[in-house]
Formats: sequence, C-alpha cells, structure tokens
Amino acid sequence: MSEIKEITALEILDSRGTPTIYCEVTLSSGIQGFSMVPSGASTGEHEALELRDKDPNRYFGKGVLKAVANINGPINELLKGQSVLDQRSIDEAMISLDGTKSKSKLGANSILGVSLAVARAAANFKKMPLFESISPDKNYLLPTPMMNILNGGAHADNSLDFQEFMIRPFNAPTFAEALRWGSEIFYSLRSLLKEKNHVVSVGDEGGFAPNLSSDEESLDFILKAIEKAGLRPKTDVSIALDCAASEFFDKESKTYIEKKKKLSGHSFLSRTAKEQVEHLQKLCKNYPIDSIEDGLDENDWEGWKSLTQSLGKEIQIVGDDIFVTNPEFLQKGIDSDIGNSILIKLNQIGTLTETLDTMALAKKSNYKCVVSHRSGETEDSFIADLSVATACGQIKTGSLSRSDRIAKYNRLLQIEHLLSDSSKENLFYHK
Ligand code: 2PG
Ligand code: MG
Repeated sequence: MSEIKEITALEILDSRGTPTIYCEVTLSSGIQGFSMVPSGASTGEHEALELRDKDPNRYFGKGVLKAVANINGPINELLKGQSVLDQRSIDEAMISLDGTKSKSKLGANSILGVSLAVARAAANFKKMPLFESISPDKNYLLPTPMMNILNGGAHADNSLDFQEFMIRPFNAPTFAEALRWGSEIFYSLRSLLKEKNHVVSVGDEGGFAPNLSSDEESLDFILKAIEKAGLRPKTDVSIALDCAASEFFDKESKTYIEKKKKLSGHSFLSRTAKEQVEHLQKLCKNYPIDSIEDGLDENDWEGWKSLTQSLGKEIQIVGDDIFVTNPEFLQKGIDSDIGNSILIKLNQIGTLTETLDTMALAKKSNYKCVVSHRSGETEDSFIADLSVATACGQIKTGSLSRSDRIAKYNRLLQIEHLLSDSSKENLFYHK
C-alpha cells in the first residue's frame, strides 16, 4: 500500500512571482504527499541545474513546463510501483535516470520536487509528522533562527553590497520566545529607520532594504534595534552576516568592489582578498558578529583559507556557494581546513538523500550545519521539519514578514508545541 500509483506536477509561482514546481505523489492506498520547489538568486556556480524552458514568450524564459513534463512523463514511469518507504532507492533511481553530474537532463527542480513529495507521502503513510519520519535517530532539536532583517545584494534594490544582516536570538529559553524577540527587534528597527527618514520597504527575504552608506551604519542600526527591544547584544542576541561575496567579486581585477554603494552615490571601496578579510576581522572586533557566510568568492579558496585561519577559532565560518551542499566540495573544504560550517540547501544538490548524506559528512567532520531557505520560496515549510529532524541547531529562513518566510517559523512553532510534553528537557538550541 506504500507503492506509488502516480506522480503529477504543475507549474506554480514562487514568492517572486517566478515559475516553480508543485509536485504530488499518490500512493495505491490513496495517501498523498506534496512539495513545492524553492529557487535562488545568488546561486553558486556548482549548484545542480534548475531546468528552465528558455522560451522568451513565457515568463521571460523562466517557465518550467519542461521540468513539469519530466515529472509527469519519465519520472512517473520510472517510479510507479516503488515503495515510498525507501527514499534512498527512489532518489538513486532518479539520479541514474538523469545520468548527469549536475542533474541537467531531468532538472534538479524536477528531481527535488519528487524527492520531497515522496518524503511527505511516506510520513503520511506512517501517520507521523514529517520531522519524525525523516529523522535518522529521533533526536530532535528546535533550531536557533538566523533572521535576515536587513536585505541587500541580489535580494534588494538598494545600496548594500552584503546580502544579509541577520540576528540570532540564541539566548531565548524557547523557539517561540526567540521568534518573539526577533519580531520585536524587527519592529524596533523599523521605527529607528523611519526616525532617520529611511525607506522601510522590504527585500526578497522580508527584511528592510534601506539605502545605508556602509556596513557599519547597518550594524549600528541593528545594535540599537536590539537594545530598543529591551535585549542585550552579544549576551542575548548576536549578529550573523551573509556577504554573498561572489556577487561583488570582480574576476578580472580579483578584487571585491562595492558596486551597489558606488551606483547609489555613496563612497565605495574595492578590496583585495586580504583587505576583505581584514575588513571582516574589524567588523567582528567592533560588533557581536559570530557567524559569517560567504565572506569571499566561491572560487577564492586561498582567501577562504586565510579567513578561516584568522576568524575560524572564534566564530562560525559558513560555506554556501563554495560547498553547494555537495559532499565532494565539502570534503575538499574539510581536507584543506576551509570554513567550519556549511549552509544546507536542498535544491543545490537536488535530493533529500544526498542532502542528508552531506549533513552526515559535516557532522562527522565537526562542521556545523545551517539549514536554509532560498530567496525564491513558497509556502512549503519542509526545511522547518528538516532542521528539527537532523538536530542541526540552526535555520536561516528570512525576516519577520512575508508568508513565504513566516510559514517556516509557524511550522517550527507547531513542532515545538507538538514536542512540548516530550521528556527531553531542553529542546531549543542555544548557539
Ligand atoms: C543565500 C540564499 C538564501 P539565494 O545566499 O544564502 O538566503 O540566497 O537563495 O538567492 O542563493
Ligand atoms: Mg548565502
């Protein structure tokens, strides 16, 4: 009864109004599972391929009808009759049908859509919450949220070159309290920005997108917002950055150029890798920053090494574009002492099985994992369950506005409530 009867897909829209995939798996018992596939803007060069139609007459070439047809046709044929209780066999069957390293034949978006819908169908079949069904060891932890309250880079039309300025309310007693702290800081920030006549419209991940003049000015606003909300920077709430540095790395001159500040008429800098590392060191000295993601370009392994050497003992150095949730790239990083943490995005690699394998490799090698959304999201909250199931302790899923981000936070509230009478004393991860 856990065998697949049919898999169907549909073209839907993500949070940016760009096409993506809805997938539904129906079992012979009539039980179903669904998924919706996310999509990035500042994508890493080595991510699995997201198949788009490239038909200029539809959605400026961004339609996904070919990927939808791959699910309705060959993937449906391949998996019909297989039990959803064996996620690995299903994912491996799709990987070998595709046959390419980057999943470019069927599209990583098609493959991921099916992989996640299968996981949900299996949970529904077992009558279990998703996190319980996918957990390798039934050791659950509610993650500390990393909330992106100031958006820049490829996610906002403003002057900030760094993509994400996040708060980490790690000292909260529960996830629900961490969320309240985050929301109160977010609204405190709003009033501080308004007082200084800055715009309070938001970027792709629901954080404010003002035209501030420097990283320091952004960080000063955040510090004041934490204090205005009655909390203590560093003791209660720390700051995390995603520089997404590949977006402002100039390949020819091999320098990091603050292009957006330049365009908006602010004074701007162009830095060598060494100067970029020094800049980040200075920011860490002056502000309670305890996590930096993609501080350097995805191919600048030398720069990464010196960043890890200078800051990796004190703070979390997270690899996103450089590791692309891929065990091969992560292994290379582990072997050469690059970073100490990895960002986990399901669609960078394309199946749940490979994602869990990458997380297991990280854990074995003492690298922390941060489960992450994409800037293009949907109401699917799969990553909330994934973060609890793997007990990785951290999730990055945007700001305190917009339903595509809040859906994940709301799901975590439900899970915390569900687990509240479990015997485990502390369910909330504190750093
Ligand atoms: C990132 C992500 C998510 P995108 O760089 O970490 O915040 O952005 O999905 O655009 O790659
Ligand atoms: Mg990133």
